[in-house]
Amino acid sequence: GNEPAPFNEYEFPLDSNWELPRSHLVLGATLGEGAFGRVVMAEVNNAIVAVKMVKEGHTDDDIASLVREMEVMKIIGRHINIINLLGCCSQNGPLYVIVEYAPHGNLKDFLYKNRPFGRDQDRDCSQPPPSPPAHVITEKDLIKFAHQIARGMDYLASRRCIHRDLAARNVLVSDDYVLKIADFGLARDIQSTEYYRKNTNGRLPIKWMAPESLQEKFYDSKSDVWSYGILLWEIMTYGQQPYPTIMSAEELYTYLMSGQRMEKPAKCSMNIYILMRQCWHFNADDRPPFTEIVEYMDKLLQTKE
Ligand code: ACK
Repeated sequence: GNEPAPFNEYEFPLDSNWELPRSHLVLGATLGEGAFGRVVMAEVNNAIVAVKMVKEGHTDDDIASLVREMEVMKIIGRHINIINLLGCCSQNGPLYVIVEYAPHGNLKDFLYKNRPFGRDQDRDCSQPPPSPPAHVITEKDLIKFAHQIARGMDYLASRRCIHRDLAARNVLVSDDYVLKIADFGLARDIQSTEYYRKNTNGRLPIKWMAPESLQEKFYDSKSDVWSYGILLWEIMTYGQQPYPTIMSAEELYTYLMSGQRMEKPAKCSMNIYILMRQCWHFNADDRPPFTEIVEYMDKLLQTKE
């Protein structure tokens, strides 16, 4: 027809290793929205995928961080326990970053929905779930979850990737209980005050942060290990809120400085609690690297056969 060619806001270099024809992509329901981005379900060649894109009203920086995220994913390479890049549509239209789809959503909600009945020793769990859990999750399953996340993190650390926001909300649950770490390629503006505010679920991301990240905004693989310890706690409590009474970064820092740590969750074995406490050493050098965490979990699972 006579319609003008669609206006292209941005041009991206063509990467034929990853480019997919737009016509092969059928966009579906929105899975979620973040501050700058949107994740949409889609179908490509009979497979369900997730597509990351920017929202209306985005800034140039939003586009730049999506491009950066995609480039980081290309460089990091594939691992079973991370959300892998599948391709992109970067030409003649909006940028679509196509990644693996995880059908069971984030780990925090998955654990909470499927928590067992009658765990009234845990305050948040005193109310039974509205419907019986669809999946029965045993203690061994919980340890296997923690093991898979450690393997994914060990891989990311070996590729020199620091996640900076490792938490159950950023781990996705795929078929057959395969867990996948998401959002590891996100550029995070740690300086921004947004980081200290509650996220859309009312959770404070600071509760996953190591003391050196809280204090000096310093991040490395050992600060991810601290967050992994908090994630272990989330797993062993079926998705409870860490430090339920702490309300601010200052309060948390004072609590941690005085040597206090969260108690052992009721349904958590001493072996796992010991690992949590090692992840929460104030001194980052005293925390185990992910490689050691994987080995520790290997042994734990062997004795549980
Ligand atoms: O907990 P959810 O359902 O899982 O809500 C969030 C939302 O989008 C915002 O990130 C979901 N989401 C993100 N990436 C994926 C993916 N690759 N597969 C499935 N759901 C995803 C996430």
